[in-house]
Amino acid sequence: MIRAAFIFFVVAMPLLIAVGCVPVKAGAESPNIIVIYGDDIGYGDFGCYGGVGADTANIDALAAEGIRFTSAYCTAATCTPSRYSLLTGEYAFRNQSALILPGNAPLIISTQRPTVATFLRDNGYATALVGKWHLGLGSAESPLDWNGEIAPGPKEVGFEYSFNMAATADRVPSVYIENGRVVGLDPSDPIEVNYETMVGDEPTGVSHPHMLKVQADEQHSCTIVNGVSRIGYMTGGHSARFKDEDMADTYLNKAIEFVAKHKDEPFFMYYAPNENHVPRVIHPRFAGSSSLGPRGDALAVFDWCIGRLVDELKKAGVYENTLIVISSDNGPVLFDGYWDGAIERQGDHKAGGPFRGGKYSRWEGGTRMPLIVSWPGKVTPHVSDAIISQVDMFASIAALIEKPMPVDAGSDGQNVLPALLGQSDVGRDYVIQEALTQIAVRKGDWKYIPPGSVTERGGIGEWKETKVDEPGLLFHLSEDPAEQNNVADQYPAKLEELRQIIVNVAPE
Ligand code: NG6
Ligand code: CA
Repeated sequence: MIRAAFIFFVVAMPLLIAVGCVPVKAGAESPNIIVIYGDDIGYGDFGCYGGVGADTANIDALAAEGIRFTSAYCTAATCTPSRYSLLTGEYAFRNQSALILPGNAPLIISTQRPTVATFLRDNGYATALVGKWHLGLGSAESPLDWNGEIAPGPKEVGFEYSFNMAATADRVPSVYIENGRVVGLDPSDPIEVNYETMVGDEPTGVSHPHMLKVQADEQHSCTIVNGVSRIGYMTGGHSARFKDEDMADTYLNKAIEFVAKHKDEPFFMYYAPNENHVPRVIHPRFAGSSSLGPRGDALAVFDWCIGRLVDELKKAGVYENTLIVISSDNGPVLFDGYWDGAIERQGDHKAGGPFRGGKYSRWEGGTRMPLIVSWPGKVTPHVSDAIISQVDMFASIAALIEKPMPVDAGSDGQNVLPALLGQSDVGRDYVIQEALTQIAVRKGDWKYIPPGSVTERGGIGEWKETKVDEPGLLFHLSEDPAEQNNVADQYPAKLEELRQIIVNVAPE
């Protein structure tokens, strides 16, 4: 008997724990953790950051009771690399595949790599992804069959439950995937996806423009799904295709179900709504609710979903013990391929706040993000100017639950937990910013953009390219947040100091 117990506790139990069969109790502080990750939402989009025109009362309320950060950064000015860093704790420029991915790209996170999701899962948390993925699906070795098991994917990098789209709403396949299977798929109508050549004979934005709900540029003019032409071609899967108008509600309902199901154990949910990414095709009950057109309506939808989720957390009795983090994956963009009136109707609203540029760019607007942390009763409400990067999320969460980071986890993140909880206004010393594989750095009040170019969206259907000559651009951000006055000539030593950070941390 004693011998049997010995064998179980000393031999079998550690083995079971190692292979993940026995739940490990979470650490001393094991609040639920919800990361709400907006898409293309800029620094100035929420009311609490100066936004006008769209109602974001629920987010503003969380900010008033929590901490609102003014110097928080995503790691890159586009989606895939920022999401990669958020989950892995590694800067995305270290992974050559972390570029804007097509909808049929293989998974770019190694299944051997610890992520914040595997880490929390292994420490007793129920884990879920609900919403946008855009980190690839399937393996690079064999082409993915959308009609079978879609793996590796979220599950293999730590999410025990997943309900997601493959990439973006403007990329095929336009279907939901739940736990690695396309939802509502009719096997007699199999899905095929191709990003190079047309598959099937379905209408495209080019062949059938009269079918479109919203006019699109050439890149977004492939297969029409739900009256919206997309990037890439797909055929089949008709019964599984999503309706953009219902997407926010669909994800919200899955998020609420997950909370209800796991309210009695610690849970981690990465909730990544589509808002404010294109196409902005709004449910009728929100269409016209802002003065900004569909882009503002989408912000109101995002805010409403957060309000509903908070209601459900309260109803489930777990709100007090839930750490909510709200941020976004890259800076704002008004026109991004669809003529939805975002430029024409922006009025006095400044999506990037006081900062220059937005999505795709190395200007501050590309990566300076709204960041709100709420944990009722635990955080001291205030506005913090601590410098924080989303790459720090993994290390900070590890500190929160008092468990060591796995040794082979991404090591670019720092533990900035005291700043995240509002106990300190000191975050990290410097932050690297990436935009379309080019790098910049902010340290203290200074920002350095090395030679090369800065890309951003221009007006409707246009791109703007700003050439950056030797020795690069230097700005003093507190005096010049809009990066208008290059002071590289006046402060060569400062420029060199920042340049050296890039040489050491992000060599070419
Ligand atoms: C770009 C798309 C853009 C958007 C973006 C990804 C152009 C011409 N097209 O290639 O519409 O889909 O990829 O956005 O820019 S992200 O937020 O997922 O990175
Ligand atoms: Ca994005």
